[in-house]
Amino acid sequence: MRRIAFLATLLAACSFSFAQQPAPAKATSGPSEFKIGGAVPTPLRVTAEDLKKMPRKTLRVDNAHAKRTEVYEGVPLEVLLQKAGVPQGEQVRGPAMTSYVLVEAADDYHVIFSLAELDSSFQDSEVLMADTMDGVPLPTDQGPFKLVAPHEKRPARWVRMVKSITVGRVAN
Ligand SMILES: Nc1nc2c(c(=O)[nH]1)N[C@H]1C(S)=C(S)[C@@H](COP(=O)(O)O)O[C@H]1N2
Ligand SMILES: [Mo]
Repeated sequence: MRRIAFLATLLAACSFSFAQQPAPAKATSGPSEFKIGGAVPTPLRVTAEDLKKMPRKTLRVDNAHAKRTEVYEGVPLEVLLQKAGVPQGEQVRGPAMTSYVLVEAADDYHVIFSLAELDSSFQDSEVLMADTMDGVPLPTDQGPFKLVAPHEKRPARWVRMVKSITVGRVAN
């Protein structure tokens, strides 16, 4: 009997703490601008309008999940990093070889890339910050900004509803 009373108390305490801290609702749309920050000489805030004025690229990609071909348009991530003053090309050497690029979404999903794998002097990753799909703005549950990594076999580093890009370096 005492054990049951104890369990009841425990249950009440648990539901009390849940009541105190309701889980925040998951975001279902992204912010109207994203940040580029961290270890960058020139932190930026980028709006949809800014993206329209930058060098743009169109990609036709196979979405393995959706099992269809999609056409994305936007600005290469490499171009955005360049604008923020991140080392590129020959500058990606020595300590910069442990630099990483963290991409976070409004729903707190996050992924990382190494700086080197995004640099076209290493490989053509063609990672794109897209703002349109199939010629129209991204649907709200994907945009306004979606990162697309077209050469990957799984779309796990395609980030919907991007809110920030943070450059960091693993201590060495
Ligand atoms: N913002 C955000 N982007 C995300 C995810 C997520 O949970 N949130 N899941 C990733 C994973 S694991 C996959 S497989 C694909 C799935 O994309 P889809 O749901 O648009 O088909 O989105 C990726 N991008
Ligand atoms: Mo996934």
